[in-house]
Formats: sequence, structure tokens, C-alpha cells
Amino acid sequence: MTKLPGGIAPSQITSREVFMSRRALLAGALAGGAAAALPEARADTPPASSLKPLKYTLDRPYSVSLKPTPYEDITGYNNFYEFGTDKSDPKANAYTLRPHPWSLTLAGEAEITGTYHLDDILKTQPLEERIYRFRCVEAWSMVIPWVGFELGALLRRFKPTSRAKYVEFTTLFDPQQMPGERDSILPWPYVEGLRMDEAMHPLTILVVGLYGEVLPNQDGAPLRLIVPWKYGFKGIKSIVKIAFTEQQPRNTWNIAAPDEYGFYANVNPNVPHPRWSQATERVIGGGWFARQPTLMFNGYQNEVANLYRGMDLHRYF
Ligand SMILES: Nc1nc2c(c(=O)[nH]1)N[C@H]1C(S)=C(S)[C@@H](COP(=O)(O)O)O[C@H]1N2
Ligand SMILES: [Mo]
Repeated sequence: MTKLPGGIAPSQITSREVFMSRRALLAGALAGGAAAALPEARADTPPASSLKPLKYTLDRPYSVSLKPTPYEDITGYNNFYEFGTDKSDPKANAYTLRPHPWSLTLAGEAEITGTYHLDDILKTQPLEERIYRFRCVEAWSMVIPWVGFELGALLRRFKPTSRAKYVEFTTLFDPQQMPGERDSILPWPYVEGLRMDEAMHPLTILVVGLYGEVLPNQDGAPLRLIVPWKYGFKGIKSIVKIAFTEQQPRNTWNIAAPDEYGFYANVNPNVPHPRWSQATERVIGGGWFARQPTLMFNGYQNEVANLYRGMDLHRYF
């Protein structure tokens, strides 16, 4: 499989149907022991750590063929203001979070709602590895081998009604576990939202792992959102509630600074942040001076541009 500009595998730009059968084919090839014929997009051997290894399959068609950022950078250079505002704070402070056992509430416009043990949900939710580009609104980027599952697969199990137009996510509010929630730097708890079609897009995943292991606290354990074509702040961490809503939900960074952070937050090199350009990005782990151009929709243009056809991306930033 050849790499296209932007590092997107060609299988990602075929129609969903072709794509799905192609994915089944790949799964078959893997099962048949033909894995050696596939391109080597897999992450490096997971580093030794005390975190539990996970069972998962490799979802190559949805992964980019790029070398993942070192584990130390993904877990040592974080934004998680519940544990402090410096990039090194979450790694140092997030040990106070207790990600197990964990409850997840499903609420709002759906036939099935309630509060569930995350363990029970995960028992029936197969995991995949997805190697995705990650682009923070602060103009730095990584390549991250997540382990998780499609958000849409989970949402469908709760049978959203026709009034469900958006999905709202909420982080844990517990200042004892998350001491940063005592500071008024942001309104707490952290909240985020997606339009229903964005939430149902096959690229949108809920993440429980990293480099083949259970997600470290500082990266949003035990459950966080990843929407790879949007700025990192959409990827809300340590989620306790998912609600189907009729109205567009608020999102924390938009509440904090509405002129600087929108609801959509699609990665867009042509729409600068009011205080800096978004045309290029600093590559974390590539040396302090490593920069590369930022790609439209973070390189996922072929998959997601149709979601925003006819929309003024300067206005809806
Ligand atoms: N609850 C919560 N989720 C959050 C944040 C946060 O401060 N609190 N920061 C966001 C931002 S700005 C980014 S860039 C990503 C960082 O994810 P990472 O630390 O795993 O790279 O998490 C996002 N999710
Ligand atoms: Mo961010």
C-alpha cells in the first residue's frame, strides 16, 4: 500500500462500503497469517511499564503510516488542566486520579439511558489500534498509537432518537482526585461536544489505551475522546457522561475564550488563531526546531471534508 501525500493510506479514501469490505479482507489476511505482506505501520514495541497490556486488533486502513511519537513524549508532554497548566504537570500529578472502577452515564435523547460500569461496557466492545495524527491548537503535533473503539459503535447501542442532533461529553468533577478543579482557570467540569454526524464518523474513537497498554492517567484514563481532524482540545479526557442533545452543547475552551476557540475546531492551516498562525506545527519528539506544514483537516480531508460542504470555515472555526 503506497502512501499518499499526508500519509493517509489509499484505503482511507475509498467509499465507506469498499472500505469496510477492504477492512474485512485485511482482518482475514491477518487471521490467515499473511500479516507479513502488509506495510509496517505498527507502533514500536510498547515500552516496559506497570500498565496492563490490552488485547486489540490492528486497524491498518484507518491508521497513518507514520512513525509514532516516543511514549515518553506522549505521556510526559500533556494538556490536562485538572492537574496543572504546565506540560509536565499531568505526568507529575495525575496519580491522584482513580480510573478504576469507573462509571459512565449515558443520558438524553436516546431509548436506552443509565449509568454503567465501564468494565461492563468494555467487555462487549472489541478494541483496535489506530495510529492517528494529533494536532493541538497550540501548533504542536504528535503521531499517537491509540487503542480504542469507534464512538459510533457505542452510541448506536443506546438507540439515539431523532431529536439527538449533538453529543455532549463531561469530564469527572472531583477536586480530591483532580486538584486543578479547585482553581478557576477554567470552568469545571471540562465539557465538549460533537455534531451527531461527527460523532458517528468512523474516524472518531473513544480511547482506553496507548502503545498497546492501558491509558496512563495523564492521557485521560480510563476513557477519552479522539477526533483526529480536530484540534486536541476536542479530545476530552476522563469522561463520566455522554449525553444526546437537541441543542449544540457548549465546550469548555469556547466558554473560556469564545473569540479564540470555536465549537468545530477543525484543524485548518488557513484560519489563524487570533494570536498565532496555524499554517505550521512543531513536531514533538522531532527536536525543538522540527516544524512541518499543517494539513487541512489534519490530513483527513478526504474522509471528512464532506461533513462541512458549503460551510464557512472562517465563521465556524
Ligand atoms: N478534561 C480535559 N480534557 C482535555 C484537556 C483538559 O485540560 N482537560 N486538554 C485538552 C487539550 S488542549 C489537548 S491538546 C489534549 C491533550 O491530550 P494529551 O495530553 O493526551 O496529548 O487533551 C484535551 N482534553
Ligand atoms: Mo490542545
